[in-house]
Amino acid sequence: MNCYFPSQHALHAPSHEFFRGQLVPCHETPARAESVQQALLAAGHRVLEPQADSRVLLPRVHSPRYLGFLERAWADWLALDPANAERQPWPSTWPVRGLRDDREPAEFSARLGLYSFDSGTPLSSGSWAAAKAGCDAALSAALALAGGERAAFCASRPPGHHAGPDFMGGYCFLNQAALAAQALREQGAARVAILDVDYHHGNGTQAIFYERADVSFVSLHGDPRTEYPFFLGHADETGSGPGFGFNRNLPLPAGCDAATWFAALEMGCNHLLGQAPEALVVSLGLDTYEGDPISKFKLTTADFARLGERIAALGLPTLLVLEGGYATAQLGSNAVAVLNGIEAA
Ligand code: Q9C
Ligand code: ZN
Repeated sequence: MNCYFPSQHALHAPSHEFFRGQLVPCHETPARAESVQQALLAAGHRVLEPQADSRVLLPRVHSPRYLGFLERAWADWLALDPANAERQPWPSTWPVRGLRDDREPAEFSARLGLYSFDSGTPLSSGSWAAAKAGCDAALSAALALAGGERAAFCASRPPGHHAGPDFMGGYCFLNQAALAAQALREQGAARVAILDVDYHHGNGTQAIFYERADVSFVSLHGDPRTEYPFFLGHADETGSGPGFGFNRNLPLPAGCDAATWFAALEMGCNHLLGQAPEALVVSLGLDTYEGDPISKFKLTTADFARLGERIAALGLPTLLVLEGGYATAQLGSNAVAVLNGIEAA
């Protein structure tokens, strides 16, 4: 399969995140993408540097105000104090209910709070460059499908599905899957379906397309009553306005087994096919793996091959984007299992 691997991913390398009240080493690391790249090459997949430029497409998915903030964020952080080069910025104040989010403050950490929905998404010097390169990879993969490829994989990081129209969170800054869906629309697919199989609900993707009928969203994830991102991902979120009926959430109990997960996948696939999409984007989170350090589903590497076979059986041109997955040593083999499952079918 054609796999787009932006080497600039490594420019996003914060050192610590908040976890249970402490600073711990980041779970979302450059080694993740390297694990995937090595496994792709070893399995004989074509690993390509993305050539497309997603610049003009980005404002079709994210607000110009948010993009402007993110692109200049590190320079603004350094302008406060050159010693900030060795420090990670954190938000400290958020515009929750009753506070104004229409006025962008001048103060840096206040702007970071305005554009963040959690304190778990550390920014580093190359976060913009890496996230933008991930979008370039997503567009490159979309162009490959438009050129007649049946499937393509975007092996990028940081992940994207928690990033919404004007917010970051959950290790995500720019939404590569949303950008890929938008690109496929603009290349002529009348309807695009997004299937999100990451352990965590893709709240950013849902928010971007919630009022649209031309891009539908189906997500299988840990129930937000107990699992991150907590504040979105319930079954009663079905889309609004023209998008009514085009959003489908299948929350599952933390700890559920593979049989339960595959039964929900079957429901999600049948729902998705009912909307007659012409192309498919898969938000391929591999944190549903039994060995994942921060998630609670129990899928095995063999289950990932079965997932690939089920995706292939949908019979749609398919663009896959890497999302979560923090069992770094097994991440590459799990990604390859999905791709080989697709190609075997
Ligand atoms: N304070 C993705 O898988 N943090 N993001 C968990 C730490 C959020 C995961 C609790 C996990 C986000 C793309
Ligand atoms: Zn996840």
